[in-house]
Amino acid sequence: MSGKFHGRREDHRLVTGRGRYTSDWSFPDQVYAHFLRSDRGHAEIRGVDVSEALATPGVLAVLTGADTIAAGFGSSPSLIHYPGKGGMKFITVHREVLAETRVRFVGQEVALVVATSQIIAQDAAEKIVVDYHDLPVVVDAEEALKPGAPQLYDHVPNNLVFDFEYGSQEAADAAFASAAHVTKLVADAPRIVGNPMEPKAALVTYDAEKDVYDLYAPSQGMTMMRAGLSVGTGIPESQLRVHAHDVGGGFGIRGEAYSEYCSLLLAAKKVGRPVKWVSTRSETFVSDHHGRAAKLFGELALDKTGKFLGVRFQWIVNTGGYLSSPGPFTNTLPPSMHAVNVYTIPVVHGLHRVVLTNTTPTTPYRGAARPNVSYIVERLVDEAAREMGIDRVEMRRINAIPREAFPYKTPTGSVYDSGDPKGLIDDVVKHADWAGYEKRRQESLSRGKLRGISCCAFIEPAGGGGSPVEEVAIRFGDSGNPILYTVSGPSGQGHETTYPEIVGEVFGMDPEEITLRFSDPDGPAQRGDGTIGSRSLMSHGGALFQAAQEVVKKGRELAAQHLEAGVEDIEFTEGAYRVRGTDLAVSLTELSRIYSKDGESQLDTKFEGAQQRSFPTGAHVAELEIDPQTGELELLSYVGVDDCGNIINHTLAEGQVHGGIMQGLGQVFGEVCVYDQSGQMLSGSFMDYCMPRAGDLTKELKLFDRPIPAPGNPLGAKGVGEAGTTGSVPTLANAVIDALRPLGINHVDFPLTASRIWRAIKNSQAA
Ligand code: MCN
Repeated sequence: MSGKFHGRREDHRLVTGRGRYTSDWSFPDQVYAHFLRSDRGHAEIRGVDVSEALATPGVLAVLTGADTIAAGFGSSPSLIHYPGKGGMKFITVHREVLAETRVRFVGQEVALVVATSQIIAQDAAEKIVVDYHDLPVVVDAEEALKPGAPQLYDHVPNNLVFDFEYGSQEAADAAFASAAHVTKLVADAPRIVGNPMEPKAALVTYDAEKDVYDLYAPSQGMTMMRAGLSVGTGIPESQLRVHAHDVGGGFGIRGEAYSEYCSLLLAAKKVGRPVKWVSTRSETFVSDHHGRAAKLFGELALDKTGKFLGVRFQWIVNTGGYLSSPGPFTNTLPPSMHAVNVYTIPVVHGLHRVVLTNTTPTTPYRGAARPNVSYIVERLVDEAAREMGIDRVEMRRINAIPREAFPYKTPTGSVYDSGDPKGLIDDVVKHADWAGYEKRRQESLSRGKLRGISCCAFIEPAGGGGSPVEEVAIRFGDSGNPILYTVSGPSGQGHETTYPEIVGEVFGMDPEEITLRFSDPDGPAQRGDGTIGSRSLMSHGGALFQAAQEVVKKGRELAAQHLEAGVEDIEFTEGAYRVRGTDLAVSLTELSRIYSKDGESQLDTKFEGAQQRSFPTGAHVAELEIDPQTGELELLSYVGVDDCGNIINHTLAEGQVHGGIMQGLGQVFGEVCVYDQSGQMLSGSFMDYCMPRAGDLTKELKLFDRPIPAPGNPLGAKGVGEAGTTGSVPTLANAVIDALRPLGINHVDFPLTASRIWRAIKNSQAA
């Protein structure tokens, strides 16, 4: 991606230790919390004896499920308000904020100890005696659906909370019946842990006089957190103030009002002192909601020339022991919106089953379910090309939606706003020197190495959200320097840099003079959604752009008054209002100061932006080498051509794609949550859970942009925060399979570790 260098202005503050993450907050007189968590996958609770814990010197309170029930606490809200197959209604399940009657996954919160030190709280928690009666456990979603499987809830037959259907079964069956060729594939998208750098943490203060709670927690947006907390606790939103300053990574799993936060509100009220809690990495592994966790079945029907006729999917989604608010939603409706990926597939039929198991709940994790869509479709395309003996790039080209067909209505009714998939494919193969690949493969072979290459394309819905409006505001105060207010703040995306750049451009002002305040409970922006779905730049950035234009318009009237000229004679250039044909001028900041009183300027503007959606697309090529003796692989090159519409900050957009690719690389090559049959997580630490490391990417990523402005928002921008993940998951997977093909290996499930690859090679040699 080209463009002049703009670093993130917040980086200096963050890398010099001046960030303010949740654990950096402290209040006088604060006390500390520790959670006792279930060590069982599935058990009835027959009693909880807290007497010894409570008698421990320094312990101020021990809360159990009885306390949260007495406080009237309920469950978090669901986002599914549409019917499933045959009109099936989504079945909700209740989660006790602290478990009172039953636990359904290892790590579920059972009791909360509050003490004068963290160590005392932890020691006391170990003295709590829980009388568990173990119940049969099921951790695998396919097993959970089978007759006779352990049932997690009496009112959820076969553990199936939702059976979502989209497209037309009849039309798909007809397309498959007429097909010259059908390719079938089953692929696993294993469960992974989000693992932000900052573990879950909270600090709660309670003002008894006003009956108001202040929660400091890493969050992807105070509104989502506040709404969830309110539904979970029954406390009105007006009495909940959520603060998020620096957030050490969100990745989709920091949007929700976790049970811990609800219990901590109660604890702060009970002890009448600020309560602080910082979780450990071990708690992150078992209690942060997980990502992916779906088994994907796909079928692609083709005519004899390789044109796609129809596609059928079945997903079995492992949603865990309880339902996160967005998890079941993101695994059903949104994937149907881009199920045909970038191709002119006329018919589609899908069934996505959302299934409860004795595991940690799942939720959107960078890309949400989109990497599953791109993975299953792009694996099918590569397999179909191999089976039919058609060139895989050519197969993509002949099926790609042509640029002139946009806006493109897919068979499920969604409308792709703009794009040029074929152009992206053509560009990426050129940049990756696809034509010279065979020579490079021969050279690898001469060294005894297997070389693989792949080219994948993707499209994904970005944006959307629950709030009908995005509130933003620009205030000037007495100083005249603009302060921007938004709900959506950064958890690594760089909004502190980008939002001021957008407004600075309109104001003709150095962005360094503009400050961002996000998720400020005292600020004027209180409605809108947070940093989810790669939406912030379009939605909040777009609204700020419009707000800034509004300010300039307002200022024109005031400038005319101040400069004693007609409005029609006032022009606004380079940050100042000027009377045409004279040297009379007043800068925007000066004007705001002149018309400011008691900290309020007449230029202050609040603006309600609209929800925005766009469909970013991309085509990526990966090339890698495998040592057949060991299964070790080396990524030799990765080239991406992305269309994320108009780019506001090239460095940050490229950084987002880069980070997203690394996150996909983690999923493809190493990350996986392993449970044993009793529901214990076997990969619950960095000793056993393989995070991607810098050394996994020794070659420079080559990233290019090929923008087609999004027609639907004022900036012409599309989302970019998740594109790298949606693109890299299929691209890396297909490159590995391509390298292994000469050995007759056509599929290996994630994670594609050296040992799995080595085993696949050995098995193929034995066959
Ligand atoms: N941008 C741009 N031009 C565009 C689009 C975006 O310059 N056309 C730049 C902007 O600098 C913007 C950033 O890219 O600040 C991301 O913008 P956008 O695509 O609107 O995504 P969001 O800001 O809404 O971020 C959410 C997205 C999601 S959903 C996850 S998950 C994710 C991600 O961003 N989690 C992240 N990127 C992450 N990056 C970091 N470092 N940490 C996370 O937790």
